[in-house]
Amino acid sequence: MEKIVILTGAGISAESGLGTFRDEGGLWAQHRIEDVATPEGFARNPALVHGFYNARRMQAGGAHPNAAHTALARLQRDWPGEVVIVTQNVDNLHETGGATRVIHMHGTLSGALCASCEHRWTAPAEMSVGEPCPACRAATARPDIVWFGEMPYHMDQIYDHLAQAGIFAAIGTSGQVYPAAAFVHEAIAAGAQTVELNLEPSVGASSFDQTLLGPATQIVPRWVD
Ligand code: BJW
Repeated sequence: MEKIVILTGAGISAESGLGTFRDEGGLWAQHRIEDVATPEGFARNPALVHGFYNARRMQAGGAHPNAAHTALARLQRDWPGEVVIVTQNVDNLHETGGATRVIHMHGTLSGALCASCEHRWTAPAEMSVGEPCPACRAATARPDIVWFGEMPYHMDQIYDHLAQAGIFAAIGTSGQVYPAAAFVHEAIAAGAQTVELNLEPSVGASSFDQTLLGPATQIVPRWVD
């Protein structure tokens, strides 16, 4: 049976109350990307960046998976082949919605990372400037999040899955951030059927065989069933 590879973005969590990045009133409306989502921004003002991620961690902690997350979990359970979810999201709503195979390419809000020794641990609810790494004691703890200019996680594994994809679906992502925006081309090269599910056509919509438009909580369960 065909392998299904699903790429998700902020749009799938929007109806769980988590803001998207680039929609009107989205996260970047209140912050400049270079201030809160780059290693240079963190070096300049770690308190601002910790504050941004502490607020997001608290918001995500109170969010519940929606019908789109649970539909994908159902697909993973019922599809006779493999279903791999690659998410750009740093929330854990796929997992709390019942999904089992989820690759977090941009990290997670629940993780802390030592910028010195790369040790990883569970982030406290509030991270603060100068917090020591439990392994090397350096005061270089940061959120375990992939910022602009950094290499997204698990790329070899993701490209291997894309090379074997029979079906590729992109859900709730604007297609503006690479390398995720180019996954559709990897899937096409592998001979996969491609479908985009989004509120509005993304910048890469013309690359897909099919586009299904609407809120994720409506179109994803319909696509799965
Ligand atoms: C709904 C909905 C509803 C709303 N239902 N839908 C060319 C090639 C390669 C790289 C580059 C390149 N050009 C530039 C780069 C570098 C850069 C980049 O892409 N810049 C662009 C701005 C041009 N990329 C990087 O630096 C990345 N690293 C890298 O490239 O390393 C080198 C490399 C090269 C080649 C191969 C491998 C590696 C790192 C990117 C890190 C991104 N980090 C962020 C922030 C951290 C996480 C966090 O704080 O949460 O990740 S940026 C932000 O954007 C976040 C997201 O994961 C990411 C994607 O956003 P997403 O999910 O698409 O959200 P939105 O808001 O943009 O879109 C939401 C969509 O949902 C919209 O379409 C809505 O319509 C829709 N929607 N409500 C359904 N109810």
